[in-house]
This record gives sequence, C-alpha cells and structure tokens, in this order.
Amino acid sequence: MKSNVISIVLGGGRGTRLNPLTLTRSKPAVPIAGKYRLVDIPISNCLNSGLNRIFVLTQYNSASLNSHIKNTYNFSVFDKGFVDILAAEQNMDGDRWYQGTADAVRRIRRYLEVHDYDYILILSGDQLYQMDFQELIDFHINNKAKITLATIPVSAKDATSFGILKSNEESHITSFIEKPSTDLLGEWKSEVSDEMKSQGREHLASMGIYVFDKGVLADLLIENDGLDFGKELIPYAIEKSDVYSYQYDGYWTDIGNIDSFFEANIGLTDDIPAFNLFDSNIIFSRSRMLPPSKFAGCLLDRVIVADGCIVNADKIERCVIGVRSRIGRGTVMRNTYMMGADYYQDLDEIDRFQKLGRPLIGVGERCYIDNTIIDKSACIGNDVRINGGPHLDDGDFDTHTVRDGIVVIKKKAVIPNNTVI
Ligand code: ADQ
Ligand code: ADP
Repeated sequence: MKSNVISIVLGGGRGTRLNPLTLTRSKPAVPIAGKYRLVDIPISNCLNSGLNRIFVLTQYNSASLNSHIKNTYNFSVFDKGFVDILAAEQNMDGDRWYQGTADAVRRIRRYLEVHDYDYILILSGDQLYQMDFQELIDFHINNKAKITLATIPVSAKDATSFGILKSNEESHITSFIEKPSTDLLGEWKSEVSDEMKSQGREHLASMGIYVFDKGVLADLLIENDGLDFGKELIPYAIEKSDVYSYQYDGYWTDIGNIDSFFEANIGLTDDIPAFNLFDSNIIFSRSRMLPPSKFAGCLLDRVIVADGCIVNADKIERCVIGVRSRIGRGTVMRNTYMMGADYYQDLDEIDRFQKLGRPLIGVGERCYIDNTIIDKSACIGNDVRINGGPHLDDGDFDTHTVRDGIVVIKKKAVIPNNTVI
C-alpha cells in the first residue's frame, strides 16, 4: 500500500551564493546536466517513489520556475496527483514574503487542509541525489517516529554548513546543533562505519529532508513560532518528541555554491559518475522536441551533450554541453559546463548579427575555454580565451563573475572577438 503523503519542495531561498546564475531565476530553476533544472531532482525522486502530490514553494524570480513546472509536470499519468507552485502571497496569514523554511510551510497550511494525508515530506530544492522516499517513510512508520530526518555522514570541513546531530543505537536523535562553529566540532562526532571513517566523514548531518506526522507538524508550527526548521523547529522538536535519524549511504550533494554546482555537473562526465543519469529511475524534465545533436570534425572525450546542438569544435574534453548549444570550428573546450540556449537564431537573425559584427549565440571559432560555466544564451565571439583556474582572483564584472577560480559567463552576456579572461 502506498503511504498517504504530501510532499513539499522548499524552493524559496535567494540562492545568493549561486550568483550570477540566480540573478534572473530562482535557485530551483537553475539548469543542471544540460537539460534539467535543479527542481527536477526532488520532484523526480518523489514520482519515482510513488509520491505524486507535490507542492513547490517559491518566491524570488519565480517566472522561469513557473513556466518549467507548468510545461513539464502536466501529463495525465499523475492520476489524482499534481505538482503545484505556491508562491509567497499576501493573505490573511500575512503580507510578507516567506521569512524562512518553517514560516513558508506555516503560511501554506490552508492549502494542505483540503487534502487527505497522514505524513508530510519536506524537501530542499537544491540537492543532487537519488533516494527512494518510500523506504524513508516506511522507516518512519516502523519506528513509530513523530519526525524523521534523513541524515548522512560528512567531513569536518563540510559539517559547519549543516545541521549536525547525534543519535543512539535505536537511531533516536538525542541532540542537534545547526551549523556548528569549527571549535565545537570535536564534541559532535558520531560512530560511523569504517568506510566513512576512512573518508574522514565522522559528523552526522541533517540532509534537510524531513518526514512529519500530520498532527505533529501542525502542533509544532503553532507551539514554536520559529521561522526556520534547522535553526528553531528541529532543535525544539528533538527536546520534546520522538525524532529519528534515517541514515542514507548513497550519493548526496547540497548545491550550495558555484564550486559545488560546477563539480556536481562536471562530475557527471566521470566513467562511473556518483550521480548516475543512466539509471532505470527517470529524471523528469521538460520535453522540448529538439532535433538530434550534430557534430563535425570534433574529438569528444568524456562529454555529455544534450539535444539540439551543432558542434564543429576541434576538441571537447570533460564538458557538459546543454540544449541548443552551437560551438564553432577550431575551438577547444575543457572542464566547462555550457548551459545551452533558450532558442535558435534563424538565418535572418544570424545575418543581422553578422552585419553588425555581433557574436552569435553560442561559442565562436578558434576559442579556448577552460574551467568555465557558460550561462544560457551567452554570445561568445571568435578567438576568445577564457582560462579559469586558481590563478584568477574572485570578482564580479559586467559579463562574468569569477568564484573559486571558476569563470561564470552571465546569461545573454556578449563576449566580443579576441577577448581574454
Ligand atoms: P540550509 O540549506 O542552509 O540548511 P536553507 O537555506 O534554509 O537551509 O534552505 C533549505 C531549502 O529551503 C532550500 O531549498 C532553500 O531554497 C529553501 N528556502 C530557504 N528559505 C526559504 C523561504 N524563505 N521560503 C521557501 N523556501 C526557502 C538546511 C537545514 C540544515 C541541513 C541543510 C542540508 O537547516 O540543518 O543540514 O539544510 O542541506
Ligand atoms: P528551455 O528549453 O530552457 O526550457 P524555453 O524553451 O522555455 O527554455 O525558452 C526559455 C525562454 O526563451 C523563454 O522565456 C522563451 O520565451 C524565450 N525564447 C524562446 N524563443 C525566443 C526568441 N526567438 N527570442 C527570444 N527569446 C526566446
């Protein structure tokens, strides 16, 4: 029997650490792996786990997210299911934007009331992983838990970015601290498997994935007026209630900043990637009816190429090439995530651009590009050299940003011929 679950994907954070990718779109709408958007991951995990009643909470720059959800998750296989966006709005419960994750759920309570359910599954909109949520929910039910947190061992370096907890042998959580400072970490180590120990992952982190009994969440949101699950409600609930840890041992990464976003995408080109796109579980996304990709005179080594690309480059190595990408002759690209383009330029537009000496959408001829993210519909001219790496200082410029040595070319930026970055 399928459990009676409503899923809520929290997609409302500003995502400022992913700037400039989040300047014009919300974080869950950021394109990944050349053809998906971040929000497709939690939604696909739900659908693959048989959970088909999903709300996505959002507030900043939600237009592209709205259109993606509307155009993607509308097929009739959903039966009585739905994927609905709830954007922060002014209503009887308040006239502000969502002030935090718990505040967001508190503010949408009235939309939940009309549904019949026993459990609420709360998910983040910005993580890369494949999890069978049915196993998590079965664990919750079998332990008679009131609240269950999905957890994973992390290194001391990563532990300061997460909620860290301790649990007893029955997986009952006994203590929790949100984003501990480095000097406290010594007190927050857990017993982990030898394999985790050998990887230096001795701190048990909350994955920001929570299962609540319906009534428990309703009471908690009234009793504690905190704005965030991690900062306020979860620590409070652990003091009061039966909160369990469901330890996950698969691949999971939090797409927190440009560096982790870049690594998550480029990692997909590995021989056996930690996040496996080629799996029987479907990752859903917008079906675009694009033509197959076309290549001429190009050596490809460990590359993922989405549909609708025209690639005439010399060599492409360890890259993810997104939908509708166009790459010119003589170009060499390495360690680059090119998101692709929103549309094709027709012959009239190409003619007009060429007469104006304006670079076309895509990457021109004889370019060299390394350690770079190219946001959608950027126009990179001929003979351009973009050589990212640790030798570059962080900075923000009109056409691009540098973070941790990774150059991010902004959406629709125009990089003239012969530019060197
Ligand atoms: P963070 O990831 O730092 O920690 P947060 O920034 O609150 O938590 O984001 C969680 C999710 O909620 C993100 O998907 C974000 O977009 C969304 N979100 C943030 N503010 C929102 C708002 N006002 N309205 C709607 N959605 C919002 C949390 C937990 C930690 C845990 C990590 C795991 O607090 O304990 O370790 O997740 O990643
Ligand atoms: P994706 O393939 O990434 O889902 P869409 O097909 O939804 O992208 O297009 C993304 C955006 O590009 C949409 O806002 C769409 O209106 C815009 N777009 C499509 N065609 C053109 C065009 N010819 N000129 C300018 N913008 C366009």
